[in-house]
Amino acid sequence: MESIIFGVLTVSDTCYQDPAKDKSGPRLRALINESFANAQVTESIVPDEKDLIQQELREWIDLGELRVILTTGGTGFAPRDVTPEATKPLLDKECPQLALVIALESLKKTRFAALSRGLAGIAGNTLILNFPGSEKAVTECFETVKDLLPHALNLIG
Ligand code: MTE
Ligand code: CU1
Repeated sequence: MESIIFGVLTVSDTCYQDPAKDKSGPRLRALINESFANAQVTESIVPDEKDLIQQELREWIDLGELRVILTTGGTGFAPRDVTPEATKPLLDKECPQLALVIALESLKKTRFAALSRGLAGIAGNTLILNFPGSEKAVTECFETVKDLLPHALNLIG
């Protein structure tokens, strides 16, 4: 079976300074490996800087090998939360219903899901999903989308 390569990008000033504080990136890696026997995961951490987030995303998109990029963090309302703004210009297509399904399921867990602005979209052959930053949130969001991913990736081509 062909392996699906995932990118997990942790966006956080705190985790960039001290990678040991990154709980959500490793959690996503574990969830991916539990859910997809044929998955490979590549991980990176960037601070909450639009240019640096974009640089890493663009590098991964241009590789043409990653099928899914999950970002975690920087989706909220704080001044330095810019992950959606960094992601949006790179997208060829937005997938608002995928963002909606994440929001609807997240709202069943906490009304604070209303405070995430995460996007979903396609850049080249890569599906990009912005998840919130907490370990709890990435777990909930991943559980919501994992069954949709194989068909989504088939369609993207
Ligand atoms: N979504 C889910 N599924 N579970 C959560 O616990 N937390 C919310 C929201 N989305 C949460 C969630 C909270 S409290 C915030 S502030 C926003 O995501 C933004 O988080 P971020 O700034 O870390 O990206
Ligand atoms: Cu919050």
